[in-house]
Amino acid sequence: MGSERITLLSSREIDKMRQAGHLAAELLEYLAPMVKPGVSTLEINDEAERWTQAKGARSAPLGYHGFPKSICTSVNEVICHGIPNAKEILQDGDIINIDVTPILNGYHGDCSRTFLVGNPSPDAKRLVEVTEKCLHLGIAEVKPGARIGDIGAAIQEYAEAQGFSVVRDFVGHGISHVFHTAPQVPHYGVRGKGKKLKPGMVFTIEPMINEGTHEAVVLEDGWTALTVDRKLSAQFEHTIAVTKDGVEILTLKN
Ligand code: EYF
Ligand code: CO
Repeated sequence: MGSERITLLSSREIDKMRQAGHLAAELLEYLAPMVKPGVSTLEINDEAERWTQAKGARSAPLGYHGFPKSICTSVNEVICHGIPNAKEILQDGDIINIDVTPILNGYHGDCSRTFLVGNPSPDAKRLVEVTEKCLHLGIAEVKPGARIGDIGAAIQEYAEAQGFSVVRDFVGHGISHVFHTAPQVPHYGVRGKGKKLKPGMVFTIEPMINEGTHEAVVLEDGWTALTVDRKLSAQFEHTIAVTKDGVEILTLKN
């Protein structure tokens, strides 16, 4: 994907991305009260699908490369692409990332948050706080003339200074009427390296930060990625647009 051309979106297209982004943020807000001990990840999925359809949108993950559900639910040591399941019941002390991507009027809004279930350990809470800050440090690097490597460097410097590691195997991505396109946006890197940012670029920043090693393994189901050492992983994601003055987060609530 490194050599692919990066499409610049028009202001009309960015407006459609903003509408899809608002919907994605509202969906996460709608699901938040469900995140309690005793609920299954399938119940969260089914409510997400019902709500998305009621808004006249559809769920991008469902059927994407054959993915079987409407959202990803990644609990504790699962890094990303966890599959909602009736037998997976949330327990007090868990952390869960919920990753949603509604398609509205043909455009995608992609965002995720890691939620606390009940009262997780102080170490788990710190991982979640550091990961959210990593996302915002990455976003703060975005402006015309900056480089893709500046984003990853800011995230990696902070995560590693806090004693955590940055997942390498999964990266942010360009997004528009297509779910995944150029550029790839690593959450690690070197300042001044990589493609130069221009107004009209739209992509996700979605750092996955681990308590232990950065290494991931994919389960036999072919989807679920988890930490090799089975220590915790957290993730936050926004879809952003490069503007002439800096950056706009598209996946915010109205
Ligand atoms: C081909 C999938 C495909 N991939 C990415 C498909 O960007 C995402 N979230 O921010 C994202 C979400 C989903 C996704 C949901 C399903 N897929 C998963 C795992 C492997 C794979 O290989
Ligand atoms: Co994404």
